[in-house]
Amino acid sequence: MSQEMDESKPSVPVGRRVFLGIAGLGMLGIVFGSRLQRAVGETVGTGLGGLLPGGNRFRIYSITGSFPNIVSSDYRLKVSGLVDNPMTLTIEDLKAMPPVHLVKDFQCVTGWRVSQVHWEGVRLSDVIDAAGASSKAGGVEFSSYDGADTESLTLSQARRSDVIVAYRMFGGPITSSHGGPVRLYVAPMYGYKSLKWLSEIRLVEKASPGYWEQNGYPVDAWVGNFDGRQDAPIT
Ligand SMILES: Nc1nc2c(c(=O)[nH]1)N[C@H]1C(S)=C(S)[C@@H](COP(=O)(O)O)O[C@H]1N2
Ligand SMILES: [Mo]
Repeated sequence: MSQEMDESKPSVPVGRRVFLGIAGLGMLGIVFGSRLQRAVGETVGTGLGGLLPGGNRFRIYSITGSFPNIVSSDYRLKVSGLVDNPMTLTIEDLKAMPPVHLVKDFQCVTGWRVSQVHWEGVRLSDVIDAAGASSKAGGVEFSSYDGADTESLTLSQARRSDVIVAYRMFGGPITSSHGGPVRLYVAPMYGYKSLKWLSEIRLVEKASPGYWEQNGYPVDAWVGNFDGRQDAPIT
């Protein structure tokens, strides 16, 4: 089942409204999941995930209630902050860098998990090295074309080989609903770290918590024990 979004409607700050009424983190997942499904949502059965039994399907999330529609050729990624060479990269620039393929489970903090998703992109560390991190840099902050989501990592997390700037998913270009043309994919952490519609990578001395952390999710987002669940680590 999939439901088309009405792009003509003004953006609704679904995330914020839902967060306001919620005290406990456990409830947050349930309410957020279901209300957001109704408000913006579709549960897509794309690629492998949709073929597997047991609800192994991505849920499409957007804080703003809409999906930025970015033509690949218009896409730009800024790399800024504490770098020697601030840069603006096109998708072709990214594709000219050494590609990385990852096949890993995707785990949302609210409990759903999609098995063995295929990703392709470039290492975030390669992007950072292209710009040249200054010796003062200790953290990385990310912004989205949606103007709402933000995320962050420590510089050492950002340098992991399983943290990528992704431009393909399920063997094709990343769709707008999944954060295309370019999103972050932070394999070992809960899905909220994998910021969609990535617009900027900013090196800073110490990273501030992102949108989801400001709204109650842990800054420590390693997939593991959460809310009474034992989520197998992403390896
Ligand atoms: N810009 C943006 N990125 C985002 C989100 C969002 O709402 N906006 N949701 C996050 C959360 S909580 C999850 S689980 C994943 C979901 O990815 P999907 O929408 O492709 O299923 O995206 C993450 N990245
Ligand atoms: Mo999530």
